[in-house]
Amino acid sequence: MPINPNASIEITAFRWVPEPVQGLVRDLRARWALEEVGLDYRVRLLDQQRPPEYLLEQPFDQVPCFSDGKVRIFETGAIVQYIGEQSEVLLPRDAQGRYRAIQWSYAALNSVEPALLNLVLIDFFYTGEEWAKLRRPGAEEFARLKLRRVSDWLGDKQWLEGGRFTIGDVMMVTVLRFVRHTGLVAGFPNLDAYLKRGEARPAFKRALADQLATYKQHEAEGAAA
Ligand SMILES: N[C@@H](CCC(=O)N[C@@H](CS)C(=O)NCC(=O)O)C(=O)O
Repeated sequence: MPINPNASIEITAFRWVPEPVQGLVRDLRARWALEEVGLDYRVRLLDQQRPPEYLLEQPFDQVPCFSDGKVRIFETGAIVQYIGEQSEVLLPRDAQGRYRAIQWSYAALNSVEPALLNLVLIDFFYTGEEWAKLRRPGAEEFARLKLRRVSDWLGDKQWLEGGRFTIGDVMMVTVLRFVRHTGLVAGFPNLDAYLKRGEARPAFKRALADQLATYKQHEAEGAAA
């Protein structure tokens, strides 16, 4: 159980978020990677209204931030890579394997996430707006194209680079989860199976359970805010 209040690794996370985004907040990526490599961590919880000085840690006022007494960083791509570098579990030692994993982390963040987030914005934040209704079919088609590319690459492989689970899979699986409110991923059976394989990993389950437990614990405060 890597959550440990005395751990030297600290990540930031929200105390509570509304139900539609519970399980999607990106500190999940850091938690999952930490669980995979077996490193203890503690969580510094933040309210929706962050203290102004948080901007000195995260210039975009977002979660998560990571610190371990040696480095203090933000951006999940950097955080998960750093965690990956602590052992061989998530990041192969050989240059080719290592950079293949890193490339998939960038691809998840750069080539897939923006297309899927477009849909999330339209569906959750601009619901009912006329422009959003007009934009949605095109946004969905673009998201589907990105998913098709990943699905084609994946083929019948277990993970993006074959039999070895890497930081690239941590990032890609958490990105695919963003459109869980649609049937898009299910439209690609191999991608759907890949997503479910990722979510079935014990480390993922622990990370998700811990994130959700925090929201549950602070539900009354969140609902009242
Ligand atoms: N590119 C950043 C994105 C971080 C991000 O968007 N965090 C969200 C939660 S998932 C957040 O803190 N949102 C609050 C806000 O933007 O005000 C990363 O991957 O770390």
